[in-house]
Amino acid sequence: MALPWAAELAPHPDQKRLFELRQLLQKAAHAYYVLDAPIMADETYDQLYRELLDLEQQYPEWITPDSPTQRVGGSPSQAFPSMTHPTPLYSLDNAFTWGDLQAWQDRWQKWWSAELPPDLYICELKIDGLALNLFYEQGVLVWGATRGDGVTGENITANVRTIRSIPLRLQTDHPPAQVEIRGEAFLPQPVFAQLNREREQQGEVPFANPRNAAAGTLRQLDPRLVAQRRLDFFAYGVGIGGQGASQQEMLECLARWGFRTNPHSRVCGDLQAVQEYYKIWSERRQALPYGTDGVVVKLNSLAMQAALGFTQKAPRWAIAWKFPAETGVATIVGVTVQVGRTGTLTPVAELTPVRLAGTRVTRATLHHAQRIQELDIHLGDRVVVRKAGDIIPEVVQVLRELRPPDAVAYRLPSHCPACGEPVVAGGDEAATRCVNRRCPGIVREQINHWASRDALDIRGLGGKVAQQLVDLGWVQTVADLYDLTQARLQSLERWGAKSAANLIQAIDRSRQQPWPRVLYGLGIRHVGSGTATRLTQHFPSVQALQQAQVADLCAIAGIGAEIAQAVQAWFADAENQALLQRLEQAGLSLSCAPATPKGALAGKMVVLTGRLPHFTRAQAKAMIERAGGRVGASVTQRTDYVVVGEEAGAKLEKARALGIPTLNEAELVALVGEG
Ligand code: 3BA
Repeated sequence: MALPWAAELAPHPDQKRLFELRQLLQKAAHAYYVLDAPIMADETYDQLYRELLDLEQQYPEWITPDSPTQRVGGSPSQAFPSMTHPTPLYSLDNAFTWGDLQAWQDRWQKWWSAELPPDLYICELKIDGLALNLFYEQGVLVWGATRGDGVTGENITANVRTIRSIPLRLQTDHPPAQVEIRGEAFLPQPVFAQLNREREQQGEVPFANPRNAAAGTLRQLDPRLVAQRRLDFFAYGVGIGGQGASQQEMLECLARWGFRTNPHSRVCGDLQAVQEYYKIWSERRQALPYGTDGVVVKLNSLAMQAALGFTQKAPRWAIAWKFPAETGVATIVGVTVQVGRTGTLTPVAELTPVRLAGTRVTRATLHHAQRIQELDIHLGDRVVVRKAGDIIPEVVQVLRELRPPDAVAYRLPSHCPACGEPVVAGGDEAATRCVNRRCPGIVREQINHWASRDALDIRGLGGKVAQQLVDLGWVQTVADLYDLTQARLQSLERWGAKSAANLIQAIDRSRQQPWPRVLYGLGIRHVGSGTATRLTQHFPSVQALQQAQVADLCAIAGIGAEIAQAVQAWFADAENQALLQRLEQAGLSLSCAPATPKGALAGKMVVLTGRLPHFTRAQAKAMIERAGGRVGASVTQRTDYVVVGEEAGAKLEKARALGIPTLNEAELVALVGEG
């Protein structure tokens, strides 16, 4: 198709005006939203904006996705499709003390023996928001996604486009062909405070922190609502398509491209300077118009960053030094004990109300029996309550000198509050557990989890309904849900024909949910939805997963021994196997199409042995995985290649004995095409 403006050599005057308007408005918006330095009166802006709208209505074929009129174009979406990031977004390790920070410096210095540059570190304020990944192609915003678990996130492009400080087009004549911009979306403090006031007035639970508020806002299905919330965005990183030699230069480049970057980042020559920065901002942060929860310390040189690389989860060259959490004092008026879906008993202190980090807190976790003993909790005690970032409020200290004389020491009950069976304490963890599989408290939580949004997503099967079904004895495992009928539900008090039909329909629809969601819904310990997805990519059917040994599971990136053991133990259990059989009979899918990895090592199992001359183990592993391969721990019949470094030992001998082809580092690099 010929472009509309290719038809004539001299552009139509309306078209010229259209381009002009678009550029003017873009410039004005950047000055207003990013630079905080308006160059145009609001009325002028509105007038030009209307002129552009009129022209675009006349010539819809000239509307481009980067036009200022296209920020709130999207219609409400049904849900947000998940998507894999071109390059993963790692997480950050945390430091809480000066000692943690020194230990971090000692750690990374083991990986770096060369000279240290004078601009060693760069400190950035850690914005309390939601990390986003923005993808620009030829300089135009194509999509935006949440970080998610770092590998896959949710595509929230329509909502991202409503954030005024995110340019729809990069301000450069030479944009990279493709570039990923990382940064933090956040709600300005006044907007956050106002939003929580409104929620409290409407009897809704206020957001615990600005991060949750930003996440809640970006999850709105209607972009028009998101646009009203005035989200903002600070850019601080680049995935593919990065430029510059240091973090500082990268930030400068991001600002040139039209992003808002936080003005308070500082280069620091040594850890002492970092500490000064931290101390200053521990105080000054109160006055900022956005929430911060720490300082991110990064090695400034991108060459050093590349040399240090990443651990399983986080870069070695960066750390988040968290600000101390806000604390308050309250009185314990009682303790309730909650039964979790894995049977763990959690004691929760009921408190006189206290304000913490902008919300009213009336309950705080006491964690477990051991903590209760250590703190020597008495009913009626005055206690210090803390709320750190995401974390639910917790009791951290008892003010002994304020204890009333008649206060009684608190002990966890010896019997489960939900089923009355004796509880089991001790074991390998601090947890006290109810081990009764039929415990109505446990079953109720399992149903809640099964029905939750990231699992089977069964609307209308929340806490009260789950409780009722369990109390009636109708549902003892999640499989029983699929035997419910409208007639039976309708026979219950408070259930009408409509509500009964709706729930049955929602349960019915859940039979169509894919296997990764089912696996997550089973509620295996340590298996979150990201882990469930990863497991099903490598073991696409329940049978394959059942046969997997701990070592096979550990070979998957991001799955360690603890998860692997939990998975293996769960599938080895006879009652769980019976449950799976019933779910299959109920029509749920317990398998999915196997992932077909692309790349030179697609589907191949590779084992590393010895020290490689130019790569760390983690780098080599990442390289192999990028090429579609997997890295195994030991050489077996199923190993396809053994990569041999210096001082290789028994694994090399085993490879020779089994006749498995070997590669040296150069051959590996050539094979995966990353020369
Ligand atoms: N810098 C958050 N991660 C950050 C690039 C690394 C990083 C952050 C940061 C990993 C902030 C983890 C999620 C992520 C992009 C991974 C910051 C902030 N740097 N200034 C070192 O202000 N909250 N978060 N985001 N990649």
